[in-house]
Amino acid sequence: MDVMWCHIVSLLVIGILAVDSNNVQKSTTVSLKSSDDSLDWWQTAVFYQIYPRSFMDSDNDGVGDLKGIESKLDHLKDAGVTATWLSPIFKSPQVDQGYDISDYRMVDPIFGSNDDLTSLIKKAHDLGIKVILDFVPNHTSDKHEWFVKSNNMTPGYEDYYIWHPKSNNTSSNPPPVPNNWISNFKGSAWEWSEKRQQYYYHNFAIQQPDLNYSNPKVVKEMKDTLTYWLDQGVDGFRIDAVPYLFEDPQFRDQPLADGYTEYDINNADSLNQMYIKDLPKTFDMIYQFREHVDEYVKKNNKNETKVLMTEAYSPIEKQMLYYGSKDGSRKGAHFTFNFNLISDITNPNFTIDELYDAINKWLVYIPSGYTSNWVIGNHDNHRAATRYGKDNVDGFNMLIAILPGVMVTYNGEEIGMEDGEVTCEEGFDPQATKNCSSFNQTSRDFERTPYHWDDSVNAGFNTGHKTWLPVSEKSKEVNLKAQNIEGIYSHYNIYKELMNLRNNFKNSSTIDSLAVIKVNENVLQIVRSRDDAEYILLFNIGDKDETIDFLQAKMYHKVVVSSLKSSYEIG
Ligand SMILES: *[C@@H]1O[C@H](CO)[C@@H](O)[C@H](O)[C@H]1NC(C)=O
Ligand SMILES: *[C@@H]1O[C@H](CO)[C@@H](O)[C@H](O)[C@H]1NC(C)=O
Ligand SMILES: *[C@@H]1O[C@H](CO)[C@@H](O)[C@H](O)[C@H]1NC(C)=O
Ligand SMILES: *[C@@H]1O[C@H](CO)[C@@H](O)[C@H](O)[C@H]1NC(C)=O
Ligand SMILES: *[C@@H]1O[C@H](CO)[C@@H](O)[C@H](O)[C@H]1NC(C)=O
Ligand SMILES: *[C@@H]1O[C@H](CO)[C@@H](O)[C@H](O)[C@H]1NC(C)=O
Ligand SMILES: *[C@@H]1O[C@H](CO)[C@@H](O)[C@H](O)[C@H]1NC(C)=O
Ligand SMILES: *[C@@H]1O[C@H](CO)[C@@H](O)[C@H](O)[C@H]1NC(C)=O
Ligand SMILES: CC(=O)N[C@H]1CO[C@H](CO)[C@@H](O)[C@@H]1O
Ligand SMILES: [Ca+2]
Ligand SMILES: [Ca+2]
Repeated sequence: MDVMWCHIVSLLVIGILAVDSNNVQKSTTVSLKSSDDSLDWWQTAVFYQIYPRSFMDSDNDGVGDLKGIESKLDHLKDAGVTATWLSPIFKSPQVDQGYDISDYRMVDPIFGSNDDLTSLIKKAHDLGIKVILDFVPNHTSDKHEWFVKSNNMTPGYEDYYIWHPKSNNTSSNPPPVPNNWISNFKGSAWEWSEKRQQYYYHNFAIQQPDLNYSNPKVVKEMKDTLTYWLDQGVDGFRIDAVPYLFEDPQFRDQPLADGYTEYDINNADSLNQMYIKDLPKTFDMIYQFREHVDEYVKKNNKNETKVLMTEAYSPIEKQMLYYGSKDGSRKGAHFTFNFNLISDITNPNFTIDELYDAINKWLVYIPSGYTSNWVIGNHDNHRAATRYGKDNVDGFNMLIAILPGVMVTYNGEEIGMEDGEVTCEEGFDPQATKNCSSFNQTSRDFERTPYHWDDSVNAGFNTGHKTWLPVSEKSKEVNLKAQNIEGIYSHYNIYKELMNLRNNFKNSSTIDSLAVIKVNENVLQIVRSRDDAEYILLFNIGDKDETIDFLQAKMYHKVVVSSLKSSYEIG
């Protein structure tokens, strides 16, 4: 039993009371494979997601940039994280904050230059921090030269995008849209091109035309893009919106989704997305990307694995196929983001069953030999402190630190930042600013406001007069400087302690096991144990004190472990 852990746990557990075994409703154990010594760097890593626009602004233009990030790498080191992934920094008209890329190989001037990125990578590597870039394969910007050429029918580029054959029915101009597909950002997924006299498909914004993955030239361009950045020394890629790479070549109408009685052009979820999402060829494409990256490592005698992590909000059975093919013959992403703690726990009133199930779902489905991962926030979802409640910040950080596998932290979660305050007029999220009356419900700007470094003007994000999104008023209270004082139980100090624990645990080389136990309706117990160390988390999700006999809880765990039949090997 580690002493530090004990300290931290004491924040959550107060007093002593025997646990009656009847109170323990349900539990799962998982036996983890052999020693961490054989685990690769990424399998025990903490990936810290930086949202570059909002991390640190070095030149006071109001938008964060690469020099800003480089100047703050010491914070990552201090926090104890071992890898970072940057949301898109490539040349872009910024219609969808960089997810509309007009040149995959060039850093957008708003973030700096390619040289700035090289410098950042070098400094990060010197500090022992890996750098992962965001790869956005589904679509480009409509300002990308490929799209401009395709729109002009420039020979060789005609088939780079999803164009719908021109209708022979000339009685309406433009002709009716090809089918009922709805954009993820609302409205028809089809946009008419006056120039080409055809519709093109866009699953996201109109300015984000989908690439045609049935065209080998497109596939080659995208693999070459990966090679280009691998040559610059990046350690891997986070791949955006992967379920949407392929669409039905027959462009069939999609039926209504379960539970919907009406077609709603403003809600993509009102359709069963069977013809645009998770198509079999999409999985094959991810396996191809993996093969490409592995081959690169082999061919160039690189010593270290280049990692692929995929973003897919898909049903769990589909999610697992992004890890690799069912028969195990082909590998996919090193891991695909596990969003269950986001999707299944949506407000601070969550129950112990919801939490227990959200954790177990992944452990039960993940095939043998793959590495788990745990995500509690990103730039598309309200901040963890807002969703789970301020009082649960430390509990969730502890939870994902103690669970086996990769931990993902969205910048600001280490200090328990809540959502910022943004009005529709101040907002940028293209899916939300279109309709101000639903902005509060749909905007992703709240979780994208600048990082809180200290309590100065603009929270230390810059020293200028403006910031692209307003700095939250909460930065006066919640900021890194206020929390980074030795001896206090701040979110940040607890987070650092967790990183220490992880790093120490990593060195241990004995058999490792995990138990997830519902102690009562407010307390979840997690136990990671091995021959030489045991870590116990007692997470009180309720709003009143709970009293648990620590020693009994520990003993009880031993009974559970030996009595449970099902166990899953999870590498
Ligand atoms: C339009 O007419 C041409 C020539 O008759 C035919 O080949 C093509 O398939 C038709 N296109 C559509 C969309 O019906
Ligand atoms: C052509 O399109 C119009 C408008 O959608 C429709 O009313 C008409 O029936 C179509 N004509 C043919 C021949 O398909
Ligand atoms: C995609 O490209 C392939 C190969 O060039 C072509 O046959 C196909 O028609 C294109 N698909 C679309 C929807 O444009
Ligand atoms: C490869 O990496 C391992 C572990 O980091 C190290 O021990 C070994 O010396 C490296 N080999 C080469 C050829 O760089
Ligand atoms: C959570 O529960 C409290 C007290 O029962 C209630 O006031 C609040 O509206 C609930 N919040 C949500 C998001 O359901
Ligand atoms: C959105 O939220 C803000 C802050 O809570 C509030 O002042 C505003 O009235 C809300 N707007 C709408 C349209 O509901
Ligand atoms: C805007 O949002 C409101 C509230 O959700 C909704 O009632 C309205 O239909 C929306 N308007 C448009 C044009 O989408
Ligand atoms: C664990 O390994 C790291 C890196 O190899 C080292 O810095 C640290 O001191 C080790 N911790 C323990 C407890 O051995
Ligand atoms: C979490 C994440 O990166 N989401 C992105 C998914 O893809 C769309 C379109 O590229 C973006 O708008 C999201 O931000
Ligand atoms: Ca700047
Ligand atoms: Ca697509």
